[in-house]
Amino acid sequence: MSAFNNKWICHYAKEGYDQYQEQISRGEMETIEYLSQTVGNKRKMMIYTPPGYSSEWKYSVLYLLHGIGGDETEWHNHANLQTILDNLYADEKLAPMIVVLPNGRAMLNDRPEGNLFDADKLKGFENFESDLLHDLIPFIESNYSVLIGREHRALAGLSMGGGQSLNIGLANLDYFAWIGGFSSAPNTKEPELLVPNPAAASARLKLLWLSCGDLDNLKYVSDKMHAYLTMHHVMHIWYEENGSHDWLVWKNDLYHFSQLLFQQED
Ligand code: FER
Repeated sequence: MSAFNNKWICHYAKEGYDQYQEQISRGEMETIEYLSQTVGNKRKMMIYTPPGYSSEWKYSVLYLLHGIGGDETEWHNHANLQTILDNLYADEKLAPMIVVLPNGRAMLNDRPEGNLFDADKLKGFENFESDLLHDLIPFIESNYSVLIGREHRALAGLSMGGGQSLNIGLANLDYFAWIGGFSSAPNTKEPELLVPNPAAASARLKLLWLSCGDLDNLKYVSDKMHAYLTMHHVMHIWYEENGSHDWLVWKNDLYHFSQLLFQQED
């Protein structure tokens, strides 16, 4: 388990990592609708399939969640996600995976409108657990050429989506072996609720990643989680980087986190 450290030092993403390159193979982005029994309507997600995606192969899946001001388009519109991933594939740095960008506000009106901190809107982020496990993942696994099982599923997200990833992922280790919280928001449950049995969680996790910008007002959330995990000897990566609550940080996180996913142990 060489990827695990309690404090991880890594360099910033390589120069040009988010710049479009003419000469490389491209993955594809599409918007798909699925029927959600949880919400009672059709919901949208975006999906990145890697260069050369073919139903003759099977792929792992990263479910990647947005923040409180976003929706299923957020990582696509703000992070050059496709370009970052295409560039990493061109450098042979990523395992074969598809990346699903869900809408994590599981409610009838899931647009980021009005007061985003309304109790019913925040409830939508909680309801997403059922939508993800019972509607969205089954849809992906019956419509895409993907590998089934916890070791082939990762859940990560930024801020509100980071909190969701820790809350949902750590409560459902039967579903996810790879979990990441980027600049996780105060929707993150208390560490002792998230990891009540440190030894059991440690034994099942392939990767638990926490990261946050050093200037982020929400860093106390990640600090508290990191302190608990360290005290209870739960293997994890803690990546404290320069920056605040913004896309430079989250793009850098995507760049590093994605390269750790679905790698075989030596
Ligand atoms: C909060 C502060 C920030 C909070 C959520 C956020 C639920 C989310 C921020 C984001 O997603 O960028 O108190 O409480």
